[in-house]
Amino acid sequence: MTHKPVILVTRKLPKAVEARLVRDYAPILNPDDKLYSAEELIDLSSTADAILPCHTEKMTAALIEKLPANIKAIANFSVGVDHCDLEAAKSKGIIVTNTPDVLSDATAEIAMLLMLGAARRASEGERMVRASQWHDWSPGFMVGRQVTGKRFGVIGMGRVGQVSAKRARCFDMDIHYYNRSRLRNELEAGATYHETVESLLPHCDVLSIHCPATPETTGLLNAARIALLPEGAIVVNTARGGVVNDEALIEALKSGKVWAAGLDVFNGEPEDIHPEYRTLDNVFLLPHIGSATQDTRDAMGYRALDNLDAIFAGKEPGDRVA
Ligand code: 8YV
Repeated sequence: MTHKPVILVTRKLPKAVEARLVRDYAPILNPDDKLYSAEELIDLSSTADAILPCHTEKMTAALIEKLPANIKAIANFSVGVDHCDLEAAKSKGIIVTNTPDVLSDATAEIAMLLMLGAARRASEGERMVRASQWHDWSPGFMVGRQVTGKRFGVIGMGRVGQVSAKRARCFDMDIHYYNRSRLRNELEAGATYHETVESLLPHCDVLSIHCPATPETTGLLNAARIALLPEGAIVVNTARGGVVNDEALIEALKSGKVWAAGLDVFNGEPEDIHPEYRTLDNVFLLPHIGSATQDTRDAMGYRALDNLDAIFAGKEPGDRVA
């Protein structure tokens, strides 16, 4: 019998994905879905050929340096790879992959939910009904912002940004975007390209963030850039908390410069998010569930396994990022 590669699977994955893992590999599963410490990850790697982590495992340079030489690959169960030090992996000769494409629809759905939830005060309304504090109706009651026909600005027109723009078009929104490079005509689909974030911002009635978290995008939405938004803009973030300067956004939410925000991702998530987000009425908050549908979580797992299949067949994996 040929030796099946041993895969350290750091979190509990969907049933169908674990079934394929058991069929094709010798996985070290995590049935209790325990969050491993760096030391535990290093220990558990001692017999593994590859690791299949999520963004919850911080694959720092320090951790990667301590991985045993038997680890050939890190096949992430995520599109974002900011939790994983690519340079450290490269210098150790470890192949790193991610799971693009398959979560674009699910994440764009959450971007629309956040946009509408923020614009129409969904969080405030929901809390009011639950707390039996809904006592009356009047023309001025719970008046929000209409997004139909307004401008939808995108920072980071990659796969998720493009699907979100497509969905926003269903609300007759006019699309503006900033991306490091301009998209081909057919992908741009009539959207207006801006060469800088600064030139994009004045056109964003809704600003939706879709760029990866990198050293260059850390704190990108700061006070100076928020000042360039139209008065009463709406900010949506489904990318990474690190792209936003929390103090600056909170200040703008308090002053009304930003009318409302819809956030699925946070600096310090899950437990250490900026405490003022919890107290503001004009924020619609979700716990990083952009990709949380059964279809998408299955597809992410299959995609990570497709990458491992290629690696252990001696081929180039489709989604290599290092
Ligand atoms: C996933 C995400 O839930 O894939 C990503 O980058 O942010 C999420 O939608 C998460 O990463 C799973 O590990």
